[in-house]
Amino acid sequence: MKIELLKGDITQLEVDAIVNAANSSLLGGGGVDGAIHRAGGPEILKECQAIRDRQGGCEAGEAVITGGGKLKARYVIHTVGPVWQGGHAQEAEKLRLCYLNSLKIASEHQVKTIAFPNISTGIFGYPLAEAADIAIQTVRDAKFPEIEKVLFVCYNDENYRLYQERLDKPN
Ligand code: AR6
Repeated sequence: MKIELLKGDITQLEVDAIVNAANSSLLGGGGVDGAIHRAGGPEILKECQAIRDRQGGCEAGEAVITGGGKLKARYVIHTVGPVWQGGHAQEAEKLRLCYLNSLKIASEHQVKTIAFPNISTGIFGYPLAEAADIAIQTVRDAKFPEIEKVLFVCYNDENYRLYQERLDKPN
């Protein structure tokens, strides 16, 4: 999978799927979650509600998929990052699973291009450098031949710099 880095607003991208940093209720919130629901319109929330009715929400590390509503992206993959609790509550493994399960559900839906925000690094308080290490390593190690391109979309300068440093280095 080819990896690219972008700075900006994930809701504006023309990719097959964008990933949402949701919460376990799947009913929306602030940060990138709020931005995606605002830009994508009520259809996405309706689909999230149907998933909730079926399976009762989503745990940290899991991912579910909906349509993209009014977005240019065909799909939104909603994953729930871990809340940072100091590092001893399996946060790293849960964050790794967010990336992996998002890629898995994407490949099951013939997604060729997928964009990730910096999951858990806003309201959920994950340390930025550690989160960048996990995101990049997980994507570099993953093998989904159907997926052609993974974009990391950073919203702030600090995350962009951290990703740039890491992606400039080979594995
Ligand atoms: N495009 C790309 N990245 C963005 C955008 C955007 N439009 N807006 C914010 N970010 P956060 P979390 C970045 O807080 O930490 C919600 O209430 C932001 O700078 O959105 O996983 C959910 O419902 C940060 O780097 O998600 C949950 O309750 C990154 O996205 C909770 O927040 C993630 O920040 C999830 O917290």
